[in-house]
Amino acid sequence: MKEFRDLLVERKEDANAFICGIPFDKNASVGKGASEAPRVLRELSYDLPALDMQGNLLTDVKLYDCGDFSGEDFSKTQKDLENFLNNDGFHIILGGDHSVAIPSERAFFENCKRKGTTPVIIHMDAHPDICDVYDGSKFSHACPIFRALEYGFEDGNVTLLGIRGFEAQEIETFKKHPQLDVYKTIDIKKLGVENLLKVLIAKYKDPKYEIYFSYDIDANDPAYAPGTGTPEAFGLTNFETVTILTGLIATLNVTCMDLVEIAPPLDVNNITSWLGLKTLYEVFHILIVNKKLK
Ligand SMILES: [Mn+2]
Repeated sequence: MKEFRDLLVERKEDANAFICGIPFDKNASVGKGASEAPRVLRELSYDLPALDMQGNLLTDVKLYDCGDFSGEDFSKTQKDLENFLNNDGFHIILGGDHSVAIPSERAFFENCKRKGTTPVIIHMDAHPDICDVYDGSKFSHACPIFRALEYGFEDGNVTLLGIRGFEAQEIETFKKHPQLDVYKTIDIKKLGVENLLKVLIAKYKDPKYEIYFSYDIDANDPAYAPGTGTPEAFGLTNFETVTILTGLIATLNVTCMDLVEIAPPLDVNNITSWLGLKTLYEVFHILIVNKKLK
């Protein structure tokens, strides 16, 4: 048997979905271990049949694994990811700590610029990750959204979902960027996921918007996702996160997602890695039924 079993194709030309890993966690602030996630998710996939939670076969997904890219030099990582994003299909990037979104989102921005689409980030995370500098670094996992705005993403085209843990400097940054679209976890609990989806779909339904979905597993409550470096109480449920992610992919022009901050050494019986992997399989189903794959 092999990773991703019946979904994996040997030749890039045959693929309609592409996956890569960035096994890098040197920019994590508290708990480390996210560098092991790409390996562990691939290994667990040996044991996962190609079916979603409703029993739908997923073999219309033709997945090509582009392997791992180094996170040691972000300008090199960005170049690698620009090539990765040039593959024609849906793109999945496995982190790594959330700092890997810095080169990924920059590569995505360049890719959109070439195509003439308007780049959007939807960032689902317990934390806004909008520190300018954290722990003396501009490349901390607490910084990717600040770096994205600096790089050229427009405030109004960045949506943060599931936020509930802040640094004081981030509150100040929010005041300077009133156009940022922020839904705290408590906002989502009050609004309900279906209503949240309606609002986001109305905002981004024009196909000129090309969306990068950045999924930090700590958006989920630590009860569901304990294996992460910065667990944050009062989070979203598994059904809420998967409904948000798949609901947006079903209806919007989402061409790339990352899955970051799964830290296998901090996990319990691989609960968090399994959540990530099972979520990817739900994404596969939604790509198939909405004819998002060539
Ligand atoms: Mn994050």
